[in-house]
Amino acid sequence: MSLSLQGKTFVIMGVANKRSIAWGIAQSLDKAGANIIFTYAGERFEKPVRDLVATLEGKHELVLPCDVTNDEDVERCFATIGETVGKVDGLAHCIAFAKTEELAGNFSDTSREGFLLAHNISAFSLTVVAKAVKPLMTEGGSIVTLTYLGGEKVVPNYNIMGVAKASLDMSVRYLAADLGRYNIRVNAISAGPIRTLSAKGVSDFNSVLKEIEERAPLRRNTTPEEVGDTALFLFSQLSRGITGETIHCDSGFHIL
Ligand code: NDP
Ligand code: N5H
Repeated sequence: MSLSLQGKTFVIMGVANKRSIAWGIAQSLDKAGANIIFTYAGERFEKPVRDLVATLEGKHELVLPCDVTNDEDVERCFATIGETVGKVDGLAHCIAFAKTEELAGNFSDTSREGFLLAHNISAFSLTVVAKAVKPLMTEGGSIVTLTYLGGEKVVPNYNIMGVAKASLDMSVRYLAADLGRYNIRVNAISAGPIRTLSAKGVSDFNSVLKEIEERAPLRRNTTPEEVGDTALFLFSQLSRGITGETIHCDSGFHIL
């Protein structure tokens, strides 16, 4: 089950390890024959990301640092991409962060600093990278980000991340309206809960997964591979008429 993206180049931001949703996307794009450029934030992730990339079928040589809170980093990263490959066809933004202490307890206790940090990394960064990649999308392009139901409905403990995802979701629509004239599409995938490094430390994650298994229309949890294939669709010409959209890849849980 694969589409061909041979000859196309994609930037994937946010692989931390083999459980990352970004890695699910990387595997789908790799199978489709795409050329992939990877970016990571923390230095400590460089080696693990390089080791993982070496396991893919294709030879993907560019693995670059890019902390989305640092304008110089973003500029340097996309300048290197421009100089090396020239044209980019798609970008996967798989980045979010909030302080652990704000992902439990009372929402009304959210700090100003925690609010701004979550919004800076999890929402504003999409606009930052869209602006940086736009000049490289000379033949149009597709930008995909990852969101979660907690930005549409109140989900226990998601707290400040829910508000940041609502901002991200609206950023998708404004960016889609802005960049459509350049044939650049901007969409989000709302993924069901997946046990990744980010989800580590979330108390009760097992019961969240169990509820999906029991109640979601498809009666099973979402896998990174399913999200990867949804991204593959959004990166392919099959989705050429779709922009400003949020596709739920969550076993149908959002309809309940
Ligand atoms: P991971 O922990 O694997 O990925 C999170 C990524 O965010 C890491 O690669 C991390 O980079 C990156 N990141 C954090 N801060 C920065 C920064 N300043 N600059 C650049 N990158 C940064 O978790 P997931 O795969 O779960 O998360 C990916 C996306 O999916 C997030 O947007 C998340 O909200 C979303 N999502 C996740 C769901 C789930 O259940 N897991 C459900 C729905 C949506 P580094 O490791 O290099 O620090
Ligand atoms: C309702 C829930 C469960 C409670 C909330 C979880 C929110 C998770 C999202 C954020 C992005 C997690 C986060 O920032 C963790 C950090 O505080 C600590 N972790 C790290 O620093 C690691 C090392 C790095 C790699 O992580 C990041 N992010 O950089 C939501 C769940 C059911 C679904 C879910 C887990 C959604 C989501 O958005 O990820």
